[in-house]
Amino acid sequence: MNTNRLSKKLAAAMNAQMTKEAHASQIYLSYGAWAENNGFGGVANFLFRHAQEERNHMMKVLEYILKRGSEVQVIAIPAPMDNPVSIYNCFEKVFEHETDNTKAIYKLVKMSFDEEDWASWNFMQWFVNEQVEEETLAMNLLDKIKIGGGEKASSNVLYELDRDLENISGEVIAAQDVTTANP
Ligand code: OFO
Repeated sequence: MNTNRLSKKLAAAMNAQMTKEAHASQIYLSYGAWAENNGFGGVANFLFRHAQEERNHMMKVLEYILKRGSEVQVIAIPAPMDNPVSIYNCFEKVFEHETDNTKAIYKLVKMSFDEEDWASWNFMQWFVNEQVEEETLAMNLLDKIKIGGGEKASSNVLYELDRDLENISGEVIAAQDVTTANP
């Protein structure tokens, strides 16, 4: 008896999203290492924590695929894109990455809707809300640097931003506090 509760198409798309979340984690990891290397420990702290969050998103999708009796396919994760060239560019890349991920999530929402797979549709709503949070966070950080001069931001502005990000544990859950149920 076939107990798989995901269609072939939806299972493939969920698996692709799982890999996309792993890829996102690698992107944040590489940007974090870049920031640390360039003396921005606060920015690195923020990006490393976010790398952990993305990994938890990956686990959340993996657990859902298994829960629906479908097969998880762990494949190679594409390498992250080139390093940023500046802190402003770093948050531009973060924002672009998040909007790109939102598009992938919306496709999954539509696919679930079209198939009338309400369990998957409901599952995906968590990600829809999460993307609003993540896009807003990236947008706010980008705005802060824009106000400070964008690419021409002074070292004072960058120093303050770096210090703020060192201390934003109240806005972003620290890696050690997250769970797959609450990434
Ligand atoms: Fe950046 O968020 Fe995952 O889904």
